[in-house]
Amino acid sequence: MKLPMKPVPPNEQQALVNRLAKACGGAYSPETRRKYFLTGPQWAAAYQGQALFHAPTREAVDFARVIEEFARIGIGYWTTHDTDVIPTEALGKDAQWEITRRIGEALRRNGVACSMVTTETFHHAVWAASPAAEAPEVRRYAAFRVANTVRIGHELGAQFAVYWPGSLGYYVQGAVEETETLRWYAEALDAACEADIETAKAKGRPTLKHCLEAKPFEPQAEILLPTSDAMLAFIGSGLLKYPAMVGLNPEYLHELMWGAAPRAALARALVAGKLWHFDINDGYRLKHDVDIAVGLVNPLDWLNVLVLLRSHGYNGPFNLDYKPPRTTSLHGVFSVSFPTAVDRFITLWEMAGDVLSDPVIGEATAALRAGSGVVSDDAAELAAANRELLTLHELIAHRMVQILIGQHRGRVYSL
Ligand code: GLO
Ligand code: MG
Ligand code: MG
Repeated sequence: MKLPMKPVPPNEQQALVNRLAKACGGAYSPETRRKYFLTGPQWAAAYQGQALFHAPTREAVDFARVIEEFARIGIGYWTTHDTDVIPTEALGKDAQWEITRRIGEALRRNGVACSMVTTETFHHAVWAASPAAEAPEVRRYAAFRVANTVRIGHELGAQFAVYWPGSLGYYVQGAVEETETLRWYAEALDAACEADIETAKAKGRPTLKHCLEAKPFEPQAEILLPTSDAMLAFIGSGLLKYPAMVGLNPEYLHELMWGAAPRAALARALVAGKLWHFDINDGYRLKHDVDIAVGLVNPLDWLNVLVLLRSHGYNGPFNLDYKPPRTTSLHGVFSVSFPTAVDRFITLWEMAGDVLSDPVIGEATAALRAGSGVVSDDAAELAAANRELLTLHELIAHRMVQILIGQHRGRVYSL
């Protein structure tokens, strides 16, 4: 049914959005939201809606506002790139420490903790030939930048450092020698680990967890470490001096983008003991990095992902690395986009718990594992012995959808 609607004048629009957001229901309290290791990126909240073909649609916001809004929503942790908060020209200078001090104050005032810091190695012109460029001065600068970020992280009390290498790749093949570039990139990570060991010792803190983040496309045409699996191979390649200090920050959409099953990619990181940090968002296969908020596109896949993580006791951060759509206002970013993303995550996490304790799934899974008991070297006989049991695969999938959409509680349709 279409509701006839009067025009909504600009000064009444926020009130309408607030009323409808409230009418949606299903919101958790800030106290409940704070119980989850949900981390809010400065860059996600401050994203102004710009892209190659898009002008910004939102005004700029600084860290003080973002931290305050996260606190109000109940997002207990804050993450940042170095240059989200410190102008490039101030990095490493006194001005940097003055800003860091003000960030520390804003965090304390709002009861928010900094969990992760990351280095911007993709935006500035200095990274045109990647952070592992041929020019030794650029590589020296890259080492300075990642080491500097580690020091900022320790100052702010972070536990994690993330590395999305961004422009580590090329547009045209032949000019860049891949093995050499990877060796150079490893040297930057060694510099970060060394600065970490030194700073942690001086401050009496544990070292950080250094987490690599892969993305298959963008911002180069060809990426040298395009997937989490490539990152795992890189960590194990012998190129790094401190491989035990380095793990992964997979991003849900980055795995989906190249056609992977994100859950399977995460499983490979889990068995390698390297799933330390996780960027949560949503989007589509074989498209660009649309960074839609968690669960808006693939809620069933997300439920499956969280079942895997819950059943393996994953207790690392869930970093809300998405982009509020450019149709969402700044008011909408903090009153609709972040709170609803957090609440969908919590609901899916709780549902994953329901799946793990569901008697139907429990019995079906146990039955599949028990097998038929018919031992035989005859393939046809073995297949026949399991035939009826294997119907449970589809039944389990059905049960998960039932739990997701509430169908296990029944639903009455009016026809
Ligand atoms: C971009 C990445 C980016 C990283 C961030 C953290 O596609 O997802 O947001 O997560 O730079 O290192
Ligand atoms: Mg990311
Ligand atoms: Mg992304």
